[in-house]
Amino acid sequence: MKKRIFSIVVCAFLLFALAIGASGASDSLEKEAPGRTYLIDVIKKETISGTASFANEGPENLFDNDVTTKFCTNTFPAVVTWELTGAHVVDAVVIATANDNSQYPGRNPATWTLSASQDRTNYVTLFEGKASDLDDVDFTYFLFTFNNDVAYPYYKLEISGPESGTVMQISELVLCKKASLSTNYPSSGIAPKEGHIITGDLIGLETGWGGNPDAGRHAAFDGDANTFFDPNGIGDGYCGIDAGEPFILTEIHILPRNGYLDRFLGAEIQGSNDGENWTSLWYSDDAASAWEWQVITADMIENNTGWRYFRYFNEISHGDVAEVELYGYSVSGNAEAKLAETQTEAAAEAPAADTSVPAAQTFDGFAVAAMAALAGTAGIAFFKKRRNVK
Ligand SMILES: [Ca+2]
Ligand SMILES: [Ca+2]
Repeated sequence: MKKRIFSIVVCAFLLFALAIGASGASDSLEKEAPGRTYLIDVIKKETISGTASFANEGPENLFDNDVTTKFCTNTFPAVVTWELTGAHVVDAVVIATANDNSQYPGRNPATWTLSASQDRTNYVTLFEGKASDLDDVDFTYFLFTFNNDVAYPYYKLEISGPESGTVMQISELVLCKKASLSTNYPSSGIAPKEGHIITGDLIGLETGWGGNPDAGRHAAFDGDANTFFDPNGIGDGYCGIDAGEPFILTEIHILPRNGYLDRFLGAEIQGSNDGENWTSLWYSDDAASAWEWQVITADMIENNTGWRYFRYFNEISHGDVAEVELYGYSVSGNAEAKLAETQTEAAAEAPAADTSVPAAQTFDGFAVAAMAALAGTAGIAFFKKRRNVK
């Protein structure tokens, strides 16, 4: 039952498979694509093949994680193919310029295509690049992102020619693995009264305070009570989910960062349908009294009209948070049928409890009946306050 519902959600995401585009440029791979998993070590070196090149400047130089070596050729179209150990879902590629692009402007690709295949014969285009993607600068990384939910083992790069002149060169090509929610997520062990877990693509800061790669948005959605999202500052940075389509929330579970319970003051869940303009759905005007899961029920959620994007944000305190779980049902779905289904599901198979969270020390008396039903799941506090948000 649960797997089927997850499948429905996943299918909805596939409908949004449109290319996104390029971003800025950096002098290191880690700066240009922070928090991403680079598919470098999983390349089968012996499978790399490509168009003839200048001496010692073959296509294998694209995959050695070294900008001082380059693929440089005057034969076009230039084609490079390679295979990974196993199939991976790729949703970004980083390309780096070489040692002397500034000295010889025009050596960047005019147009380029990254494609992928299951059988090394039939290829699907993942991204189409153009001349203006790369600048005539040396040793510089450029990130390109796109939507893709399919795992492929075979990849191909095709370059039509240089932007100008007769020689084309790039030093690195790094595929990035799509970040997915942990299989441990959600981990509260608290069955919502209605709805099912909302999953999707993560949005917000990829790295946390001070550039910490362990404290980015993923840390609030990894099912681990001991990892936490840590924004840049008060009201500076958020973590959230693009659910792919609008959802009505039925319940929210939040676990504050251990040792920073005061920072739960100002904790806020906001919704958006464009990822830019946000509406407040729920807001905490209290610190947390203990390190325990905070359960926000549907009657405490305002403006619950259906939102595609959800984020955890804090403009009052520094917005650390260990875990965020959003439950609900999609606006487009058959709400009544889905609710009946999920109510049955929730009763039948509540997710496994996270035993690393200490037992609750205080309860505020809200929804005592619901508490009784949840006996055995440790560390839960129900929010009793309802407040008109800012
Ligand atoms: Ca290289
Ligand atoms: Ca976590």
